[in-house]
Amino acid sequence: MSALKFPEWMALVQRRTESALDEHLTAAHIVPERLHQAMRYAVLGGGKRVRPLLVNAAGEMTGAPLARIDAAACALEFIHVYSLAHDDMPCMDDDVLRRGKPTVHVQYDEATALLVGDALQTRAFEVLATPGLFDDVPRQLQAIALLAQASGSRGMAGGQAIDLASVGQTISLAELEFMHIHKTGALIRAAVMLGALASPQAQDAEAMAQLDHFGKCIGLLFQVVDDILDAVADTATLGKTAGKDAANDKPTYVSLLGLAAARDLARDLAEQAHRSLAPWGDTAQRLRELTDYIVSRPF
Ligand code: GRG
Repeated sequence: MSALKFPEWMALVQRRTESALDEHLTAAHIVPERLHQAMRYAVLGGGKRVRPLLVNAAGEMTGAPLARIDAAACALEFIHVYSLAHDDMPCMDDDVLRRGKPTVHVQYDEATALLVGDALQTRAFEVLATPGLFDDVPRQLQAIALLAQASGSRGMAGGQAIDLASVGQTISLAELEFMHIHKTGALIRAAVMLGALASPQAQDAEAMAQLDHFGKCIGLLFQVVDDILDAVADTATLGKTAGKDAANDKPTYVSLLGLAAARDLARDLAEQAHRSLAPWGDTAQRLRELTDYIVSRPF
């Protein structure tokens, strides 16, 4: 692990990720201009880059080369931004602001927002499939398959479908958990595993299983914290007890459990995540720091 303190490491990775994302969306890819400008608008200059940070932490932990870490980080962020652009559209959440600026369909138009998402999704796989990126081609295919599964109907897109179907419905805690393990959790889990898969070294199977469990815990933790932040922000500004999703008649951890129990759940998940890192010893320090960051993260 580098000697940098966590905030410095985070800022460094965020800067490196920003320039890698920029390079993957530059002049060679600029025709048709409006679509590519819209892709750059959606991707660059915003976001916490949580998924790239996780790829970096797991990649550094397992000795992955930087070029592969950057490619996997960009692929994850492209998929994430595609999901945000689509999620914000009128046919889904109908949001007008994202990362402090107008959403893609507001700044451009709906058709462009749809195409931005489509094109970012394929760009993600193009980057990860770059010839020569991995020496071990079967491992590269494994990484591509992992990202595809995490993004598709058995991952994020499936979770989103369940989310849309749950509007106005009463669902159980187990159903809410299933939805979020897929909708938000799948990409976060994939970020951790892709970081480790980027390493040329064979990893202990049990340690990898524990790492996967870590990814599952922090994926869920991320959503529980999101629901808490949403509810608290809304209570502060509107004097209400539930956030935007609940106001949209979508079930949340806070609407199902109440704020105090949602906070307990977040603490339990963070503890479970920390325990899962035991086989990785001191090398997992950045993942521990990222877990704590997710608990106390800004919006
Ligand atoms: C449209 C297929 C499809 C999927 C959409 C993840 C998702 C599925 C939609 C996002 C809706 C949302 C706001 C969920 C809450 C958790 C979440 C993913 C928040 C946004 O992620 P951050 O906080 O965002 O990492 P930044 O902007 O920091 O990258």
